[in-house]
Amino acid sequence: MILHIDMDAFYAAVEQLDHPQLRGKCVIVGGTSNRGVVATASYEARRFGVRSAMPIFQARQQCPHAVFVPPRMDRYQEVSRQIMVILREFSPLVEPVSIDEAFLDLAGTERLHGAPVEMARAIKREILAAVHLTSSVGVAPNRFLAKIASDVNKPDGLTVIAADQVEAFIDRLPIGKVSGVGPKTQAKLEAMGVRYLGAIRKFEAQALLAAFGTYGIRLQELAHGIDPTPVTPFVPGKSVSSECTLDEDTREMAALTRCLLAQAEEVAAGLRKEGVKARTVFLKLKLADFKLLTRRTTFAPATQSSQVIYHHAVKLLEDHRIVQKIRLIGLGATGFVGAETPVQQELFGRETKPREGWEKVDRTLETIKSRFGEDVIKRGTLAEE
Ligand code: TTP
Ligand code: MG
Repeated sequence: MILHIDMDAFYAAVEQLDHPQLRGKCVIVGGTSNRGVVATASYEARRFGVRSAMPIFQARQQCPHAVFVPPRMDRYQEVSRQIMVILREFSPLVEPVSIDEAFLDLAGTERLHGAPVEMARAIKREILAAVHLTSSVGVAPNRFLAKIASDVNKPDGLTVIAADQVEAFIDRLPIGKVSGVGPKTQAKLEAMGVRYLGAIRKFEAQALLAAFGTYGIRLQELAHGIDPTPVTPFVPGKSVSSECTLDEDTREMAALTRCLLAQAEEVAAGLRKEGVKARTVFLKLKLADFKLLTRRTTFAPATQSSQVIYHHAVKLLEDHRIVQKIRLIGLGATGFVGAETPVQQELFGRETKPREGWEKVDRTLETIKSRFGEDVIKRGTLAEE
């Protein structure tokens, strides 16, 4: 079974939590100028028709007595990280999909946490106890149904679709609720007589393929309750990187590694900001003739340490065997896992690896820089000669 969790009116709920005078009121989070749009609105404000992405001026017309608050992203990120930590106590397979939303694969967790519905209740309870916010949870045999289920009884909802209820659920699922069905596709499907997902089952694969391309095949699978998309604890496609064009083209190792060290610090800071560790480091080189090269390496355990990132980057650079001069050098990290993912210790520790203790140095440097300015402190190797 797959579990999907989505926090209720997330930004607005955090504002109501931190500012008790806002509780029970219409709260709209978004640009405070009239030109912005609504990020989200408390459920009180939704009763007046206010929705995410609505222009602020319109929200003001519909709900003139609402309190408008500017977003505080750092705070929402902080709460989000706390929530993800709790989720990882329930399953090692947690895939955060947005700041307030995640999938969990419950396979193999039953003996520890009981039946899925018990687990869903426990998750909601633990989150409420830890961050004082309500969430909505959906549990279903696959990912796409779990996501729809979490939305069914919002806010503070809990919906379980058991395997033997899937077909009936799909028969009553309005086609517009299926992810990927936009207004155009919906109109086309309705013209074919499809108002509910279940109706797709009566079409041949060939007809769906002709009408919608490969998405037609996906629709047919969904209509049969099949969604092979796995829950992957990585954040796909994301990376943090830093690059710089060198003052003059060079193949001096010292100049290049100095760049890499500064970049490794930036990349590590980016990882800390995202609350993730990386399993892959990549090096990007633009040569004097503008040819672009990238090299990557994947390792375990995942890291957030500038020292470890630097070590891998230098190794990639050395392996490259520079012949031509280099114009631009870039360093990045990808293959993210949550920063709190437990680390499998090596049975026979190898002393050759740079130690993770540098993460503490990174954090200390960052604190000093944020308080006194970027230039007040740097590593000896980066100091101007
Ligand atoms: P959602 O989960 O879509 O919305 P929500 O949590 O506010 O409300 P609910 O889930 O109860 O329906 O998005 C999570 C946060 O992402 C939301 O609090 C604010 C932000 N967001 C935007 O900034 N712009 C948007 O258009 C949307 C949809 C969300
Ligand atoms: Mg939400």
